[in-house]
Amino acid sequence: MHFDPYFCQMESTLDAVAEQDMLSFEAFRTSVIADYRMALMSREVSLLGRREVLTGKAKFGIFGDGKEVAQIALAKFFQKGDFRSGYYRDQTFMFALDVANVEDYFSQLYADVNNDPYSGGKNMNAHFATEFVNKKGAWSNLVDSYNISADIAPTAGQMVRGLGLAFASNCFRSSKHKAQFTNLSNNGNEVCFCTIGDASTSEGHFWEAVNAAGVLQVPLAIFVYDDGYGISVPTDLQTTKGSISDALKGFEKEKGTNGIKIYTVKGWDYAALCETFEEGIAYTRETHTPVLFHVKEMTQPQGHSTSGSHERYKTSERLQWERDWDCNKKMREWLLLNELTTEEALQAMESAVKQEVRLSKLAAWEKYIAPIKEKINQGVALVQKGLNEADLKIAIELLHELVHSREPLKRDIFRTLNLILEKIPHHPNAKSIQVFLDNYYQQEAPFYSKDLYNEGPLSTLNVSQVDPIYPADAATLNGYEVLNHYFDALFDQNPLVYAFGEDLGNIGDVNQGFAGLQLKHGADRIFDTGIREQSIIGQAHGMAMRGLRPIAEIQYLDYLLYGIQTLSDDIASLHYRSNGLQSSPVIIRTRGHRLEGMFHSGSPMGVIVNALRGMYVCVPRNMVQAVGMYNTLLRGNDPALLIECLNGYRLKETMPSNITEFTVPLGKPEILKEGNDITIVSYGSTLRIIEDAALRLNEMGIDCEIIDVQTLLPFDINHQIVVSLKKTNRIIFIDEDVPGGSSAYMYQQVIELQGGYRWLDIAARTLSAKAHRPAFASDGDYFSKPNTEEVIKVIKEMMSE
Ligand SMILES: Cc1ncc(C[n+]2csc(CCOP(=O)(O)OP(=O)(O)O)c2C)c(N)n1
Ligand SMILES: [Mg+2]
Repeated sequence: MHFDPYFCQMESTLDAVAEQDMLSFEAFRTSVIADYRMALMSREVSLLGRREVLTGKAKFGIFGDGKEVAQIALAKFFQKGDFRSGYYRDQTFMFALDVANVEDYFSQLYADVNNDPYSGGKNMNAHFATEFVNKKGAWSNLVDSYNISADIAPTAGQMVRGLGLAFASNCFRSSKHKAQFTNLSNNGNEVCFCTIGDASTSEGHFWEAVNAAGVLQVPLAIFVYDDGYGISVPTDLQTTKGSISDALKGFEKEKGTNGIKIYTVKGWDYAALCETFEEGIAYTRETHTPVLFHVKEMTQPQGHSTSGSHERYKTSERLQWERDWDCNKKMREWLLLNELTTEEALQAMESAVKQEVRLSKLAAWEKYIAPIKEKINQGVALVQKGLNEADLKIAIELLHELVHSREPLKRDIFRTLNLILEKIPHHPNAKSIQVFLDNYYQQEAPFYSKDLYNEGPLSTLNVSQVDPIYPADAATLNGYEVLNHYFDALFDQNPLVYAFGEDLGNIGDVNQGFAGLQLKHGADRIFDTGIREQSIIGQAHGMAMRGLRPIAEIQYLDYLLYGIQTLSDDIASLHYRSNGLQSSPVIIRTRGHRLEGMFHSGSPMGVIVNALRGMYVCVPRNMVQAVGMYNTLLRGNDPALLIECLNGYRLKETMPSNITEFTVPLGKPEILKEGNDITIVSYGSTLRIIEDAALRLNEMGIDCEIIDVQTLLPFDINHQIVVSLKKTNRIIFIDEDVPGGSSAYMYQQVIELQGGYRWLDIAARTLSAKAHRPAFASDGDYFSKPNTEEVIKVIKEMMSE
């Protein structure tokens, strides 16, 4: 419906109605009343939802009460093809789009693995998602659907993803190949709606994203829901001048400048909300530039969440103000003032809505609880079968709580039945009970663990190995030149690939991998960014979610830490938390391990492998291996980090002829040197030190086998390393991380997971860098990181044990 501002002034008396066509008035009236009904419905969901938590049917709840009217208004201007990157208050927005319904909402609240359509019972309530990729991993038709990127709980995390979702519209708009991707974009006309709470604007993510949106001029519509608090902390302790729109004044777009258009509007003023959003969204849709709506005077009728009570920190005056200015109450008053409905009609509607929500909630509960109760019945029958009177008495006592619980959990079944087996060890049916429990566990466990990575045909692990071809006249090039030729060919071949980062565009990155390529392939595909690692990563993430294949560069591995929150919380968890509905095949390219000094030589691989489960982590020893890994990653749907060796760009390598075709499979170590005495496991630039040490050890009669793991995630999928250990019976894990970092991770994988302990003649060891950051200059490096002499010394010690 086009919102007719004629009828929208809160103070309007509708005198002009007489001049209007009564049919259009009727349509308007019907639509407004439907909106109020939606607001009521959503409020009822919040009220009942909270009750479900407080009565023990759900674990935790966070709701969208106090924000209903604004969301109904903004949903009017969200079109098919648009994207949302929002947060946990958006239930009304989702109901208004019909992306969510009440029954599904409660299924998620109950963590119902079978019926929560957004996350399969994995994510907290009010964390929505729609399908971006189908079960085979192919991108769905995004232009004809409302696209809801899967929510995360970390405040403001959605901002940098939203930046990328919006930026992808720019990419499609300027793409010469857009005609091939009509399922992904309609000429780049899509807007990304990004919602955020007032307090969360204090996060760095917000400022990075707002600044980048202002520079990049992307179709991003930001809605700041200002309810005056971030849990208990009021706005004046959060935001300069106590107002985000005031604080943002310098970002405001003016004639002839870039920047952001900024609106303020009150969250209870239905008419003004519709009018403001209509104007602002039309502006962003037409100009493809960002807009921010500061939605003030919102409330939280039930406080922040089920975890606390707002009476503890809000004054009675504030609480009274919130009651008086409740958006639903104000909309109701407005309907009556404008004689759009009657008190009786409203009362009837209110009780109908209550009943409707209650029934949907009950339906969701029934769907959730019935299979659990069925399992309880089966378990009880098995337990009672064949027991003598004394044991039956014990069993009935132990079963009592489970059988009488109104909200039994699966874990209660496991606990109770296992207790019974412990207390009645001679149970005649013990075997069947155990089988029943094992089967039940096997049936349920996958719901909680599946989809960490793509599991279908586009799993990157399915990419088969294609060996590099080296013609007789193959050129020998510097490492950076290998990359440069590769990226050139890649950009010719794959129109979905983009590359960007600090100093990547104009000069072609600090090591010249992209030198000259911006000129050749265009600044729309290969470009510089500001120094903003978090939002570089978020930008790439949003692009990848829309089907593009971004290679985002973080200049040095040390600075990956700036983006680790987005990598870990958002990218690595996306496929898992959306239950396979969404994928982000982003490639984060960086270079590291060894350069110079404290903040250019770090190798925090333990942090990385532990924080990024859900991504793949590639650690190529040279640039040809790196190219093979890029090729592999670009054929799958999983996100990955690839770390090039900083000291490898000027080493000579032979150039394969099938540069865009050959692949290096993930999780497949390579034996660089065969040997019989000891297995050395490592990766990346450390291998060069090890190879040097091995030569010298060879002179001393010690024959080392050197294994390059190639990827840390996944790690040696086929357990090749233990095969080497069976031969040598001695093993050492070497890297440049801190003690107990990634070397300990490799140790655990081989010694525990692969059962390597069985083949050891002496204790397995790790050799790493020191606990401190690497000190400056070459001697700083020598004394901080593993060096050749140290490797020789440790291995000699191990050989003499
Ligand atoms: C990074 C991070 N820090 C802290 C929290 C805990 N937390 C959840 S919501 C919230 C307050 C957010 O307030 P605001 O942005 O105003 O949104 P509102 O809930 O008021 O709508 C906090 C501190 C979190 N989820 N993420
Ligand atoms: Mg708030």
